[in-house]
Amino acid sequence: MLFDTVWLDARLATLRDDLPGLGNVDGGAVAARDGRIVFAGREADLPSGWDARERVSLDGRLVTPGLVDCHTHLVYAGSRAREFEMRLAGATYEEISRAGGGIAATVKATRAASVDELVDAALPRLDRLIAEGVTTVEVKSGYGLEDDAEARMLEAARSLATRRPVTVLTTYLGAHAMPPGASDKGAYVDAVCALIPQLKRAGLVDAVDAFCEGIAFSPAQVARVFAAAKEAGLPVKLHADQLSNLHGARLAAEHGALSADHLEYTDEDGAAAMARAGTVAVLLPGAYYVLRETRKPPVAAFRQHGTRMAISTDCNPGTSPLTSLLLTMNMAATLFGFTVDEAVAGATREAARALGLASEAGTLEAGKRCDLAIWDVDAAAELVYRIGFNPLYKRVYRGN
Ligand code: DI6
Ligand code: FE
Repeated sequence: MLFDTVWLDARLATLRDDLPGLGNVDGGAVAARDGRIVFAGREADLPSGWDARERVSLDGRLVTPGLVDCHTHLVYAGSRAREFEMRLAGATYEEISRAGGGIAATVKATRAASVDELVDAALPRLDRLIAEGVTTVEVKSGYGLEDDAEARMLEAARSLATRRPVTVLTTYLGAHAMPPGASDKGAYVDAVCALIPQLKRAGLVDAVDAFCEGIAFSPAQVARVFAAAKEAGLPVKLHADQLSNLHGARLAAEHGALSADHLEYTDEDGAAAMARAGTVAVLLPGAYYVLRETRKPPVAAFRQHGTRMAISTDCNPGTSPLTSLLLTMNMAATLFGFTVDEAVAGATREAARALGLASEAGTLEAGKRCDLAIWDVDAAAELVYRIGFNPLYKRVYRGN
C-alpha cells in the first residue's frame, strides 16, 4: 500500500473509545492518504509491503488527535478590557450594562464592522488556538442580534476556514441576548426562528444554539427556537444552567441536543437525562474562572451516569477572553477535578462528539481526517500540568 505520508517512531494517544485510558500505543505509526488516516497503531503492525512518498521519524514524540475547540464566540469586534478594569475597581456587571457596556458594547462594535473587519479581528484569536494544535473550531454568532449582522458574523466565521488550515463549524446564536433597546422577547424569538431557514439556505449555519437563563431566554422560548432548527434540519445545542437551574440540561436532552454547555447548576436528573440522550456536557472553566463562580458543574454525577464530558475555551469578550485550549485543560483539572485522561479526551474525542463529528475527527483511527497534534513531551500529563507553556512540535491538518 502506498501512503502519502507516514509518521514513525511515535507514541500515540489514539483516544480510541474501545481502548482504556487514552488508548496509548508505544512504538506507533500513523499513515495518511488523501488527507485521511489509513493506519494508526503499532509500527510492527503496518501492512506488509507498504511504501510512502514521505517518511517522518518523530523520535518518540507524543501524537494526539488535533485538538477540537467546540464552543467559541471567536468572531466579534471591539474590546472589553476597559470594562475589566472597571470591574476590578468595584463596578458590577449590571452597572456596566446600564452604562451601555457588557454584551451591548460588543453588539454595537460588531454591528458596525464589515465581514472583512470581523475576520481581521478574529484571526489573531484563531491563530493562538491553531498554535496549540487546534484543527477544528466551532464559532457562534450572537453579537449581531439583527438579521444582517448575525449573517455577517456567520460569513466571517465561514471565511476563517478559507484563511487558515482549520475546520470551522458555525452556530447561529440569535437567542443569545435581547437586542439593545428591544423588550418584547416573544417577538424577538419569532424573528430568530424566521431567520433560521434563511441562514440554512444560504449555507451559513451548521447548528443552532440558545442561551437559556433568567437574563436571556426561557425554556419555552428556547423550545420554539429548537423546533425551528429541527424544521430546518439543523442540530441544536444549549447554553444551559450557567447561572441558575432552569433545567436546561434536561431540555437539551429532550430535544436530542448535541451538547449542553456550562452546566454549573445542573442537577443529577439533568445529568442522567443527558447521558440517556447522548447529549455531551461541554464544561467551560474559563467562564467559571472569570466570573469567580463557586458552584462547580456536577462532574461526579456525569461520571456516574456516563455523560460524556468535553471542555472548551468559550472564547468571548465578556466572560472568557481565553484563547488557550491547553490552559482550559489545566483549568478543567484544577478547578473541576478532571483527570488527565478526561481533560485530553475532553479537548479531542468528546469535543468532536459535541460537534456531531465523532465519525470524522477526535481520535487516531483509520478512516478519520488526518488531523494530528505532535507534542514535545514525555507524557500526556505534561499537556494538562503545565501553565502557559506550549509544547506543540508540529500540527498536521488533513495530512499536511
Ligand atoms: N454566556 C456568557 O457568559 C456569555 N454569553 C453567554 O451565553 C456572556 C458574553 C458576554 O458578556 O459578551
Ligand atoms: Fe458561550
